Amino acid sequence: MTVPGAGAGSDPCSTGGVRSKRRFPTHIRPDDRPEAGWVIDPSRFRRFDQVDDVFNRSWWDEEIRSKATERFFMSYRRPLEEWRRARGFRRKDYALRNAAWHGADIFAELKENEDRREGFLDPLTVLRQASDERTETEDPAQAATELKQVARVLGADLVGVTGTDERWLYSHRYSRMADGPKPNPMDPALEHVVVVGQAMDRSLIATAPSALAGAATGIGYSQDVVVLLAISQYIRNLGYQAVPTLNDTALAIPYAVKAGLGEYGRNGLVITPEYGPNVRFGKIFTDLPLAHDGPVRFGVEEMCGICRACTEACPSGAIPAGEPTDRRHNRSNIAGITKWTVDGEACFSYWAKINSDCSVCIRVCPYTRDHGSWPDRLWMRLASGRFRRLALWWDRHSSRGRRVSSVDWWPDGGSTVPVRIGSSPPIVDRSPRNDSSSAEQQEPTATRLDG
Ligand code: B12
Ligand code: SF4
Ligand code: SF4
Repeated sequence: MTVPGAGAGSDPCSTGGVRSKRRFPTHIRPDDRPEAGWVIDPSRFRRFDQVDDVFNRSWWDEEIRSKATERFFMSYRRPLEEWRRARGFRRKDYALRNAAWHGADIFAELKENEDRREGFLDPLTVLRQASDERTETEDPAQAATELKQVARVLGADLVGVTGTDERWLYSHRYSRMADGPKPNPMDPALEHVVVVGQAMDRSLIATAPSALAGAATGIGYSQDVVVLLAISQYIRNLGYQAVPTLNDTALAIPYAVKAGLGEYGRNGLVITPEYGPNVRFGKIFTDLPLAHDGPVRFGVEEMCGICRACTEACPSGAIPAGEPTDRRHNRSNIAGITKWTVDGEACFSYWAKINSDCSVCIRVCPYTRDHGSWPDRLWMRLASGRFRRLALWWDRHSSRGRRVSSVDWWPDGGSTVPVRIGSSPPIVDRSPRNDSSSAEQQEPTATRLDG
């Protein structure tokens, strides 16, 4: 693929408008290492087949599929049958979580009778007509700057641009109708990828693991869909092609890293300077000529070398404690890359057990903080330089990252007394930091009340 404009290794802030917040005094520098430091063995590398991701395996693979996984998926449709008395898993928590997913669900189900699950197994369809007339763009750097401003005004929190790299496209999509692989076509003219990040609500994530925290995931996806469609429509109105994709079509993480949105962490997530790992990604494939951003470093790799907060807190033991390796836990990991790799089977089996997704590895990560406040900016400054041990010590001795009871999230502890809309719930840290296995321990006698 051609790499016009700035090229790999350039400062993503140089094209302007990339970052949605003002620049923090963090040492963000270009990552000039080949492949941003990843070791990819061409003799062993194989593109990942989406059929093998653990969600799809829970449809076709008896090793993964169980009553618990079926109940997990069903709870997104019929929350009133699955709620429990445990804090964070009550009727209101599920009611909010599923309401948050509603926007993304509508698009996912829109064309299910055509064997399309848009946003998850297939790209989103831009429903409005596009312009037949192409607006000529002579300067890819200018086009990228404009697109980033457009993306921000349409609701994107982070935007970066990189080149289409077929290694990160799924070798196949999963067809639910065929219960097997189907082609994953990509027009080679779509040489550029716009990667969009949406910050998730920290006050919800602070309650993880809980169904309530799952609302942050749902809000992220539902907002992502709207923002991706709007940016794509803008590109199409200029007479270019745009294919908006959420979880479908390609792996988000390598693209987000290549587009300079953050660094890859031990928890298997992209850690951004603005929101830490508390962010969701979508990507738009386009032929609009755009200058590319390049990968950045701000000390995450070094921090992950001395911090194991995610490994220690993960309730399923899915996050590695050692150095990056090319070991696959099972067929749900891509082959031939030396990296920190999470055991997706273990992670998902925990979700099935608690009947919601989990975000403990986001909550406990020291980069998940309010990057707008001065103490947090100071923390980032320390963490990105040679004082990172001090930053880690500070984080461990603060209440940040501790689990907040869902009861404290709801106004008046979730009573039915009407409350004024617009007041944000306080974050109160009461429980110990490494309490992630306590989802069911809070009320061991919790039972389903119906169903
Ligand atoms: C399937 C999936 C899962 C599954 C299963 C993964 C599996 N192995 O099957 C499970 C249940 C584990 C899962 C859990 C979570 N997920 Co998830 N997941 C995905 C999804 C839809 C597909 C990824 C995939 O196909 N993985 C299968 C193979 C490739 O996995 P792998 O070899 O272990 O590789 C992983 C990483 O190493 C990395 N990766 C892949 N290739 C390469 C190459 C290089 C060079 C590098 C450095 C990294 C890298 O990406 C993979 C992510 O699973 C992506 C969206 C997308 N299209 O990318 C979201 C995604 C990765 N998930 C996301 C999130 C946030 C989560 C959760 C926090 C849950 C939540 N609350 O949302 C947890 C965190 C678990 C963890 N610590 O990793 C975000 C990550 C955002 C970020 N900041 O980076 C994504 C991008 C979704 C999104 N729209 O934003 N997820
Ligand atoms: S989502 Fe939860 S179970 Fe999965 S890796 Fe993160 S902490 Fe572990
Ligand atoms: S919790 Fe610590 S080790 Fe895990 S990703 Fe965050 S900084 Fe790295």
